[in-house]
Amino acid sequence: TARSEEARALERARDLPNSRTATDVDTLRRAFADHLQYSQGKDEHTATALDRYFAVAYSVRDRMMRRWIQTQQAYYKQDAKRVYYLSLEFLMGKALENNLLNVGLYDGMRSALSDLGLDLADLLSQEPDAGLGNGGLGRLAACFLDSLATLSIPAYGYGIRYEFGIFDQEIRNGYQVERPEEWLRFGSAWEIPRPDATVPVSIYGRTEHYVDEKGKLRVRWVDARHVLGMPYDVPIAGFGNSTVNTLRLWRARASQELDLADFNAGDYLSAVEDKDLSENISKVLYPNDLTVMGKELRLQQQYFFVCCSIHDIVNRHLKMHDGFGSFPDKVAIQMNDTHPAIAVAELMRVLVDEQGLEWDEAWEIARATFGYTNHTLMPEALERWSVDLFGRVLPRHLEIVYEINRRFIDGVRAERKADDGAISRMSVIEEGPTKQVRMANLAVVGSHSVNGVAALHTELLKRELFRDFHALWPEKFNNKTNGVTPRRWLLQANPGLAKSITEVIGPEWLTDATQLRRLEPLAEDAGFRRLFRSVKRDNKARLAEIVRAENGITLDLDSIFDVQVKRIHEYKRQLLDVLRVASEYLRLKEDRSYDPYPRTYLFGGKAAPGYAMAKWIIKLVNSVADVVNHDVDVKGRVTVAFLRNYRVSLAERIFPAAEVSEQISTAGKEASGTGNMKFALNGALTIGTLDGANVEIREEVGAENFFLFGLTVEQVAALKKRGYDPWEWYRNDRRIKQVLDALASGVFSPGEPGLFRPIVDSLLNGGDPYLVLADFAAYCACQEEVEKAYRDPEHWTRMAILNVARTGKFSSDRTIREYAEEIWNVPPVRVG
Ligand code: B1H
Ligand code: IMP
Repeated sequence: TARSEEARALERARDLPNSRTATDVDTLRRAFADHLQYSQGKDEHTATALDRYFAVAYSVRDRMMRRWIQTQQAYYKQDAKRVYYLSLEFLMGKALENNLLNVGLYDGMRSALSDLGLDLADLLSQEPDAGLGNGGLGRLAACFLDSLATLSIPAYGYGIRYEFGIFDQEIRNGYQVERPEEWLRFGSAWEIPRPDATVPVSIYGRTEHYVDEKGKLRVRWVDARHVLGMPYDVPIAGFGNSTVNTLRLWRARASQELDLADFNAGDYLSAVEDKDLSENISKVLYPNDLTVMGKELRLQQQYFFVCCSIHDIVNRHLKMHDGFGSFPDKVAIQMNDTHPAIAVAELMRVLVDEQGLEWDEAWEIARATFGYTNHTLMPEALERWSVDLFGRVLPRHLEIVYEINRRFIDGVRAERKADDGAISRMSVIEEGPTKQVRMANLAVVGSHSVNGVAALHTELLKRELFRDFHALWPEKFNNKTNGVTPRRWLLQANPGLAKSITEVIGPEWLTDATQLRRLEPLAEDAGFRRLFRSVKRDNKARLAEIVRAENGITLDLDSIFDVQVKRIHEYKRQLLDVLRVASEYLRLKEDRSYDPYPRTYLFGGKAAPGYAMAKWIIKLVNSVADVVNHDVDVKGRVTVAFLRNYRVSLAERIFPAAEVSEQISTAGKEASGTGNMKFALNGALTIGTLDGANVEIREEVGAENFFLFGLTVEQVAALKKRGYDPWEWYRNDRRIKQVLDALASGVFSPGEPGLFRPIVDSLLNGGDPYLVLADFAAYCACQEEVEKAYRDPEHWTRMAILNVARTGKFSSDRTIREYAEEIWNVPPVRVG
C-alpha cells in the first residue's frame, strides 16, 4: 500500500498540466535553451553545432517520455500479447528527424529554431548514423520497428548495442579502406541505460546431470564463465499515434562479482585487465552481408543477446502470470534469419532446466512461440557451427539440440513421413568428417511459421532449400513480402514529393500507402507532371552538391541519374552495370557519331572487408570513373561517380534524386531487395530482372512502366544444366569481347595493365557463376529502351508518377499487418 500510495501520488504529479513539455513554438524554444544550458552546460559563445543538436534531441526526447511510459503501462494493464523481434542487426540511421516527424514536432521545432537564427537541417546533419547493420536485413528490421509502433502493436526489438557499427568506408586511390565507426564517441541522445535490468550470461563450462530433491533427473550448467548483459533502451515512436515502443540493445559488461571474486587478491590488476575479454562481445558488428564467418566471437554474440532477451521475455511474462500455460498466447518471438536461432535451445533450457517443465510441454510452448524468417538462398549465408566449437561454448545447448533432433527424427520415422535421404537432409546435425549444427534446420524445426521475404523467394524456399521440410509440414510455410516505411523513405527523404502528394490526395497515404493509388489520374495532368519534374530536379541538385563536395565532380542536372546502390556482391551484378558503362565509353571513342542521351551513373555500397572480388569491383568503378570523366571526347555524355560510405542517411538523399533504379541481380539470387521499393516509391523507373520483389513491383506498376530484361530463374537453371561456357559469349558478342579485352589490356588502369585480370579471369575462367555475360546483351538492349523512353519527358514522367502511385503495397505497414495477423496473432493496443 505504500507503493500504491506512491503510484497514485506519482500519477497525480505526472498528470499535472505540464508547461515544461508543451509543444507550442515558445515552449520548444525554451526547452532548447534549457537543454543547451542544463544538459550541455553551454551558452551562445561556447555551444557547438553538436551541442545544439543535443539540445534539440533532448527536447524531443522529453516529449516522447510520457507516451513511452503510457504505452508500456497500457501493455501491462491490458496484459497484451507482445511481439519480440530478435535481430543481430538494426540499421536505424539517424533518429532525430524521424522522431520529429513521427511525434508531430517538426514544424514547431523548425520555427522555434529559425527564430534563433538556427537552421534545423544543419543540426540534423550533426547526428551520426546508428549503423548497427549491414544492409537490407538490418534496415528491414528498422522499418519494421517504425511500422509496429505506427500500427500500435505491442512490440520490442532486441539486439546488440555494438560499440562499432558498420565500418566507415573511405576510398583511397580507388580502393575501399575500412575505418572504425565510433558512433558513440559523443554519446547517444536516444539510449537510456538500464543497469537495474542487467542479465547474467554463462558461456563455456560443462554440464552436470543430477537427481533433484524430488528424485527427478535434471541438468545444470557448471564451471561456466560469466558475462553481464546491460540493456540500453531506445524509444521507437509511431507516426501520428501515441505509441512509443522499445528497442532494447544489450551491451556486454564484465561480471565483477562472479568472476573477479575468483581471482586472488594479488591478481587484482590482471583481473581488471581481463574485463576487456568479456566486453569484447558487444564491441563490433560483423561486417559481412550474406556470408557467415564461423568465428567463436560471433557465436558468443548470438548467444549473448539471445540469452539476455529470452531472460527478459520470460521475466516479463512471469511478472504477470504464474507458470507458462499461457506463454504462447502472450508472447510471439520472431527470429530475423538464423542468427538468433539458438533461442530455440535457450528457451528449452530455461523452461526445462531452470523452470522445471517437462520436455514435451516446453517443446510445445517453444514451437508455438517462435517464427523464423529466411532471407536468402545463398549457400554461403547458411549458418553451420561445428559440433566441437558449439559444444565448447554452449555445452548444455548442444545436448538440447541433440535431444530436439533425436525426438524430431524419431517422430518422423515413427510416422513414416520421410525417407532416409530426406531425414538426413532435415537433420539438425549434419554428419560427416566434421559434424555441424545446422541453424536453419534448428529454426525450422523449432518454429510454427517459416516465411520467405518475397513471393518468388518463398516459392524457391519451398522447392529447393526447404523442400523436405515443406513436404513434411506444408502449413508451416508462408510468404511475407518485404516493405519499407513510407515515413522515412518518402515523407522524410523526399519532403518535396511528399508535400505535392499530400496537396492533391491529403495525408492519409502516410498511414495507408494504398491511398497513393489516388495519384494515378494525376499522371495525365500536365501541371502535376511539371511539378513532379521540378521536385525531382531539386532532389538531383541536392544530391549533386554532395557529389561535388565528396567526389569533386560536377553533375549535369539534365542528365539521366542512373543509380545502383546496395552492398557490393557478385550476384547483385554491379559488374554488369559497370561493364556496360565501360562499353558505352569504348563505343563513344570509336564512333564519333554515337550520341547517347547524357547519363550520370552513380554507384555506392560497401564490400565485406575480406571479399576480394567485391573490392575489385569498387576499384573498377572508380577506375572507369577516372578515365571516363576526364576524357574530353566523352563531352559529359557519360559521367560516373562512386559515392563513398553508402549508409542510411546518404540513401535518404539518393533515392529521391534517382531516375533509373538498377535491380539487376541474377534471377533467383536476391531474396527480395528493399532498395528497389524505395526507388520506385520515389519515382525512379526500374531496370531489372525477374528476381525477388522486382517480380511483384512489376506486377503492381504494370509491365509497361518497368524495364525488364534477362534470364528467368528457369532459364538460368536450364543454361547451367546445359553447361554454361562464358567463352562462347565472349567470342560471339563483339561488345563483350571489346570491353573485356579493354579491361585485360589496361585501358581502365593506365600504368597498371594487369590490374583487372582477376575480374576478367573470374568471368571467363571462373565460369561466370552469376551469368554476367549471358545477360549482357539483353541488358544493353534494355538500356536503349530506357534511353528512348527518357527522351520523351512527358511519357517518362507519366511512368514515374504511376510508379509512385502503385507501390503502396510495399509499405512495411502492409508487411507488418500480415505478420501480426497471420504469424503472431497479436492485435493492436491503442494508447492514449
Ligand atoms: C539478406 C542476409 C544476411 N539476406 C547473413 N541475408 C548476414 C545474411 O551477417 N550475416 O551473417 C547478414 C545478412 N541479408 C537480405 O535481406 C537479402 O539479401 C535481401 O534480398 C532482402 O531484401 C533483405 C531483407 O529481407
Ligand atoms: P518492462 O516492460 O517490464 O521493462 O517495463 C516497462 C514499463 O512497463 C515500466 O516502466 C512501467 O511503465 C510498465 N510496467 C512495468 N510493470 C508494470 C506493472 O506491474 N503494472 C503496470 N505497468 C507496469
